[in-house]
Amino acid sequence: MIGAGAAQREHVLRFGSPLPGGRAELRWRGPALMGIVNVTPDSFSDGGLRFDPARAVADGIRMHEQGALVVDVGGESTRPGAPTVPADEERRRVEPVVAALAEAGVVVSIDSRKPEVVEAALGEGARIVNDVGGLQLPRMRQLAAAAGAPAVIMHMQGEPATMQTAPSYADVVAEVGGFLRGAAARALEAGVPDVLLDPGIGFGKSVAHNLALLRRLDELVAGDRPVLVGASRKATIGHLAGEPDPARRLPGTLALHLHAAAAGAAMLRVHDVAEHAQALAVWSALVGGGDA
Ligand code: HH2
Repeated sequence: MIGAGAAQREHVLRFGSPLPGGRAELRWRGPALMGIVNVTPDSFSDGGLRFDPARAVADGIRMHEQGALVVDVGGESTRPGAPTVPADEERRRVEPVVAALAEAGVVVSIDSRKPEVVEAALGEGARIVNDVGGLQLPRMRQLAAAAGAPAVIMHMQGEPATMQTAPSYADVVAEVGGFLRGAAARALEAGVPDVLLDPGIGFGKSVAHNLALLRRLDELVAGDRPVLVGASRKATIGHLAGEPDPARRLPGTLALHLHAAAAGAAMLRVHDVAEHAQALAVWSALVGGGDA
């Protein structure tokens, strides 16, 4: 049956210390959801909505209740052209939100490129490091290793401020895959307990580059580490569907993410958790082969 293997495939993410409940791993079948909580005034699709910490916490808990396995908290927009945020300001944004979500029993990932911010968030109870910088800084690897936190390793060509100016690859699939495998090996060698690999949709990539990575996602999935895909509301969807407003890109996002699910992605990073949970429930029932 089409996609059956992907819907039933078991994924494991190992931690260096126990999670609430006592086990030092997360284990799930088919694609899990990572809910996005941007505590920012300027994120590309929900800018300002969750800049208020109380709102960010309430929405993170709601995403958890709607079925997000992980809630990803970030305090700096990395949209193309975004300015960098000073570390102390980024800390001020994320710390109270991470602390409250962790206290509520949510598995929190910290979405940051800055060691100071990651260190503070781990101190407040974040359990996963999500570094769009690909864990290239030795300090990032040390922090994740010391905290027993698995890491999302993402590929980005260049820096957010300029990455969409002229992205260029000889073979985008080979280059991104090679980078991720090398970065994963370095992280595991440094003592990071586990890694998820993320091709970084929209991070220094043209629409054609993103399409190539998604069409050949099975090649990345064929490796031995779980793969995360985050295309939620991104410009590629706007381009393919002719929709300039990110808030109106949910249908295209679902189509793209179901494609990634069928290719074997282990986790999808999404703004709309309930809608993805519904789409995945129907998709898994169709391809999974069990009774409804
Ligand atoms: N995309 C964004 C931010 N963090 N992390 C991972 N691992 N993968 C991604 O694709 C990814 C990410 C950008 O999306 P968003 O957080 O919605 O917007 P902004 O950066 O403007 O806050």
